[in-house]
Amino acid sequence: MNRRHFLATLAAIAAAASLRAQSPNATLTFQPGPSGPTIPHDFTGLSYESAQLANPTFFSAANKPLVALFRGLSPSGVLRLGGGSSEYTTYSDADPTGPPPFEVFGPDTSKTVKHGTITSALALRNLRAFLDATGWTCIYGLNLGQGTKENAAAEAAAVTRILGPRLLVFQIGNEPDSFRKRYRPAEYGPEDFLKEWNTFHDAIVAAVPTAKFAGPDISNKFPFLTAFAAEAPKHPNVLFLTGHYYAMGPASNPNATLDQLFEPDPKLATIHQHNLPAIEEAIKTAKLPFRMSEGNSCWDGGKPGVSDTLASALWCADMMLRFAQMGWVGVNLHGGGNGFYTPIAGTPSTGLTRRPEYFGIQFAQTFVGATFLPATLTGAGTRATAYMLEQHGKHRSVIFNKQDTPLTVELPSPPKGKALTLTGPGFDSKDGITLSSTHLPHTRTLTVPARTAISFEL
Ligand code: BDP
Repeated sequence: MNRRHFLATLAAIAAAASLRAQSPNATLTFQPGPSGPTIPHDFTGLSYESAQLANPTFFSAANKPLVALFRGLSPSGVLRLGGGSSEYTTYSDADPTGPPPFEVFGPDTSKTVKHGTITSALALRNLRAFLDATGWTCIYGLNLGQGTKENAAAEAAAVTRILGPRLLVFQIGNEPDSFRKRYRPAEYGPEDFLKEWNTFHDAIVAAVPTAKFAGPDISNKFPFLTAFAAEAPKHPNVLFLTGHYYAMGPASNPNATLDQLFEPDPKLATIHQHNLPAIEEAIKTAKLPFRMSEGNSCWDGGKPGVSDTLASALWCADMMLRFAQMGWVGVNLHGGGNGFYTPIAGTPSTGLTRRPEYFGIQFAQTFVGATFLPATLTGAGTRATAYMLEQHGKHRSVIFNKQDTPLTVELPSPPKGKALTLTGPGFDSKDGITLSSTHLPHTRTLTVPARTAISFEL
């Protein structure tokens, strides 16, 4: 091919590409119908291992970078403490002697933190100051797997006294549906769990008559949720139902890939076909809302190259809006330490950094207080999603383009004002993730760049 022919071919390709960009391949439409849920002010949350409390200086007002990072996510978020390590913690009124066993504690990947940790009254006092400084409240997990009801009651009393209004609820046990063959016999079932839960509940209420609860904080065995939901109406002090959601896992599974995180997602299909109805049923039975009290992209600490990249940021923001649209009242993204999926990584001594997922949470957080409106996106394939919301009397639209090519969408009306975009150089980028505002052309045809979430007023 000579040079002129080559250039002509290039020009023809470019013209075809621009033509394609101008002819929309997807359409976003408003649907008549009732509005959906409103996203609560404390929807955004993080989840940390209880073992992190063994270092009383971590959750403390003196840890100013962490305070700033929490505030950067939400002025009124929820910190959930629990995870696998909560079944290995004991509480002590005595202040700790000697240095903490570690500076940070990441996701409990071993599922058996053999050594166990101690939560002290000092850690709780510092936690209170941290929560005051951030404006956040706390879901506090108590040790059911290996703890005693006496220790749980003493800990609950101290937590109530020290955290005061910053305490939202207690949870009793982390993933009790996974206790089988770990802390309990193989036949341990929902009824056994409820019996133990009630025993702990009664001991805690005897010590703290005002105590409030959430549960059952399950992993994935939904009969435990169904049973808990049926029990909940007997306890007016149970404020909401909880469960965990990991999009995929374990991290060692070769199928846990970047593509898997988006679509097709069998776990998501499962949650829609089987578990979602179970959650909806539980919400109806208990007459209580549901919160994802722990979760992230891939269990077993996350998948490097996926959980710590732009892919996880886009997944996270989309997941938050999807769950909010389903009426869930909040999400708590699990993390801590240098876990692959942690939104905030590092240590106070070496510095804390924002991982890509941090920006995904920030993107979704901008919709707090907004109410979902019925809308559909057609012709966009499986790697694009869209939402329509009403916020401060204005219509806001959100489009996730989770494909590696631009997506052209015909809008119901031209965008107004500035748009917010979440994007990055590549799906597997760990750096260069941006959350920024851009101007959009005042036309009904919008081209959403590859690997980008965009929100704008309509
Ligand atoms: C959950 C545990 C949590 C772990 C997480 C994981 O509750 O402590 O960090 O799995 O495997 O089951 O990443």
